[in-house]
Formats: sequence, structure tokens, C-alpha cells
Amino acid sequence: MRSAIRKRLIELFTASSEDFVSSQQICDELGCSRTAVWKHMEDLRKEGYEVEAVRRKGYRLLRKPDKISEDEILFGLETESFGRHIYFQKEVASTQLIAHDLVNEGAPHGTIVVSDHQTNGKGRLQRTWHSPHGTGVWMSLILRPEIPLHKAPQMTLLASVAIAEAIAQQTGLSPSIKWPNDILLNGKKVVGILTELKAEADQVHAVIIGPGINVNQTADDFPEELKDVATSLRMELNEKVDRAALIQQIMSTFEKRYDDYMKQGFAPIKQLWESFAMTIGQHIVARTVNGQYTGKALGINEEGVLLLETEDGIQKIYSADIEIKST
Ligand code: BT5
Repeated sequence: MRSAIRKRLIELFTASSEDFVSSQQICDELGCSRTAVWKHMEDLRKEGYEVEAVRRKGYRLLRKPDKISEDEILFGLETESFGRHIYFQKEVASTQLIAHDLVNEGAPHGTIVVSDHQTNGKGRLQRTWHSPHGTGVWMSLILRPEIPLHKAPQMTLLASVAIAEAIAQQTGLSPSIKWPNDILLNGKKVVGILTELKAEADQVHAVIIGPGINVNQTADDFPEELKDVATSLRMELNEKVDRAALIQQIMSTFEKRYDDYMKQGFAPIKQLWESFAMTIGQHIVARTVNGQYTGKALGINEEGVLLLETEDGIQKIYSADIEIKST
């Protein structure tokens, strides 16, 4: 099936929401015969779409396949700018690398890069992110906030709040956040987020937020070294999760929280972040590039910096790996 026709059909179904689209309307829009329309529907079904046909009413799209290419993400997307420009590729080295190029080419605020498989997914500090084929959401979101450089870390916390909220809404699960932005289910990592910046002097040009979300992996899909520390939504729910629907939910929640942030500042985000945080009040070890600190996590300040009560006083932690010692 030609992608332009598929795209137009999906747009028609999207515009009619849950309603039927008549054969006549489709004929008019595509400039083809009823037989050709019937054939297009057969093609959609072959691609995994569930299309209902009812005499005198027409066609209705019931379900999309668990694919995450442009059409599937756009169908039913309810945002203004987030996810409106989609760059999808079946396999990439890292969605972050592509996002950097797109930023340089002037990609607009809200652009996303999505892939089914990363061969060289990036974690923080040169670590790797396991991103097997067809099971996860490997994505980079380009934001262009007009904020000074020192506020950029708040974007990371905003991202983890928006994604944790979206997961809770989509699955009914109760995720928690480990500072700064690992999302955990039952103590195991289900989301990691890499945030990268393009900035000059004190002005942020773009923030590239790269969440890696384990969605439909089974335990066997994880390599030995991750089996005890990682989980997926499917493993926690005992059922598969529609990745395109999850991306749409994330786009909606993210856009809403981003607007809150732009209008009201960090305070509402801080409050939400604290409601998800599992780190607060815990005894932790924070490993930073400047050394290791042990103490009680008191919370985050207005800037999003973690405050740690150590034997030598209160230490501000800007970036670290956190190990939770006890409750
Ligand atoms: C992170 O790093 O948690 C950020 C991961 C961001 C990945 C996304 S995918 C889309 C976008 N494009 C990219 O290239 N990257 C981003 P960090 O906190 O450094 O954690 C990395 C560590 O998590 C690894 O060293 C492993 O121990 C563990 N890990 C690797 N893959 C994992 C997975 N799929 N699930 C859970 N843990 C994993």
C-alpha cells in the first residue's frame, strides 16, 4: 500500500474520531472507486490494522498494530506541538545522535525521533542502553525552552514526572522516581532518561530528552547483567502494552506539564516530583564525579538540586548515581 494513501486514510479515521467514515467520503477524498476503497481496507488489515466494515455506514478503525512509525503515533494524538513532527527509523545507532543533527537543522519544538531498535543506545557517562528490537520506546524529544542554562536540570525532573504520570495513566501501575530520573517499578528500572543540552553563553538552544522505556520485553529479553535490576511494563502488568498509545499519552502529559512549568515555574513540578520520589527521607550513597557522599536525602530545592544531609552538613548534589541504603 502506498504510504500517501495509508496516511490519508488514517487522517480520515482520526478526523472522524470513533465514528464510521462512509465509503463515499473515502472515494471522494482519494478519488477512487468503491472497489479500490475495499482493497485499501484489505491492505490495512494485512498491515495489522483492525478495520470494521458495516453496510450503509462505511468503515471504522478499531485498532492499530503495535507499530510506532509516524502514522500510528499521529492517529489519535491530542497535542498541539509535542510529537507533531516525527522522525521514525526502524533501526538507528542512537535516537539522541539523530536528534542532535535535527536540532542543528532547525527542527521545531516538540519534534520526536523514534526507533524500533537502537544498536548503540546511550546511557549517561558513556554507558550503554540495551534497546532490543520492537519491544521498547526508544525516543528523543527536542524542546526549545527559553530558559537560562542553570534551569536546564529542571527539564530532566519535568521529564521524569511527565513519563511517570503517563505510565500510571496508561497502565494503572504505580511507578516511583529515583533521583534524578530513573523510573522504577517494584524497585527495578523500567525507564532511563538521558538529557542533553545545546547551549551558548547562558542561553539554552535546545534540550534533547531521551527516554528509554522497557515496554514489552519478557525476562528472557534482558541480558544476564540486567535481569535483577531491570523490568518492563509487560512483566509488571502481565500483558502487552500498545507502544504508540503510550507515546501519545507521554506527549499529552509532557505538553501539559511543560505548559504548567512555563506559566507557573518549577513549584508545581517539584511538588509532583516529590509525590513520585522514592529517594526522599532515605539513607543514600551519592556517587559523583567529585567523590562519594553518604547521608539522608532531604529533598530537592527550588532548582531541582538534591539536598543530602551528611555528617559534614548539607551537601548539594547536582549529578550522581544514587544507591539507596535503607528506609
Ligand atoms: C540512563 O542512563 O538511564 C539513560 C538511558 C537513556 C536511553 C534512551 S533510549 C532513547 C535515547 N537514545 C539513546 O541513545 N539513549 C536514550 P544511566 O543512568 O547511565 O543507566 C545506564 C545503565 O542502566 C546501564 O549501565 C545498565 O546498567 C542499565 N541498563 C541498560 N539498559 C537497560 C534497560 N533496557 N533497562 C534497564 N536498565 C538498563
